[in-house]
Amino acid sequence: MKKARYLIPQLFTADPAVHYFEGKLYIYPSHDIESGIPENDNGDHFDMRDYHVFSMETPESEVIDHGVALDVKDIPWAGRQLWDCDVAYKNGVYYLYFPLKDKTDIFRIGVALSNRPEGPFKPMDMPIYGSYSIDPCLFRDDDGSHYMYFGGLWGGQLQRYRNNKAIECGHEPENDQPALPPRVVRMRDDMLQFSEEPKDVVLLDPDGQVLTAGDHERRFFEASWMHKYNGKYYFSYSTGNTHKLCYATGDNPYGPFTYRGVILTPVIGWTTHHCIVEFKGKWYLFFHDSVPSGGKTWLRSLKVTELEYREDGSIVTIDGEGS
Ligand code: FUB
Repeated sequence: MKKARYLIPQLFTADPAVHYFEGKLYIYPSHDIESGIPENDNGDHFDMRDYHVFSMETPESEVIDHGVALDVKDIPWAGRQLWDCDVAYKNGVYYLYFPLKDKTDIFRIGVALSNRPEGPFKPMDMPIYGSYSIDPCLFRDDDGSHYMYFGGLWGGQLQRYRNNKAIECGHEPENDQPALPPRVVRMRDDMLQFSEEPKDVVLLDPDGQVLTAGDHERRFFEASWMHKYNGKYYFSYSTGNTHKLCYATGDNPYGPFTYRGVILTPVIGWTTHHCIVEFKGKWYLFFHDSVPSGGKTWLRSLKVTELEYREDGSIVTIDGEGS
């Protein structure tokens, strides 16, 4: 695969999470819609109301739409905005984790269960206790433990929290202060709650200094993803307002992680958001851009392209606009 391939021309989809379940690749994206809400920094125009699940035999083959897997109207605690989700599997059950604003307009992370990878998923009555912000990414380590990475700035509300507590007035730190970190938490054995208080994911520059809030080219904004390659933990993320996908590596799931470089340069559209998946010995980057909608930042389309590593484990940068 040389040129990136658009996967789902019939629906606007974004924020991919892709997993190999039951011999197929399952795609769990956000489902973008035209809500008519004007674009703003709070992300109100991303007013998504359901998730579809898709599958394909290989990254090159036909994509099957399995239809609506979870609808906001079936979530008892729902306010609005179903954003980026992810799915984990354990002991015969598929767990779909989703961020959603509650009835007081605060983002929480919920979980819904199914015995099939394509759903339908049945939501729990309440969000995960102690959850906040957006973009849950579930990572299963080799010992079977599951970790959730999460967080997102601006509309994702991460700036409203310090030490897992809501603060009076949400703001980002001064430019020379440490950037707001994403969070990581080990899931309880039943996968329904956190097993501990979420911890900061510390991102360091190559000199061992914590990335600062003013370092918009490298600091975390949203879209956490974790994968393992040759025994190293690769934490990747979006820089948001500088529109890049970057990565940092470490030696365990909690970090710290040291910044290594850019995976994808800016695409057409404000956001991009990704996942990185191995399939039959090759690695793939799934992401989105807004080319098919003519640049409408809230109507995005999923793509996939191959990802390459160098001998030293660094990732070859992909050209976002040219991909
Ligand atoms: O899709 C809504 C939000 O846009 C996601 O949660 C962010 O990561 C960004 O892609």
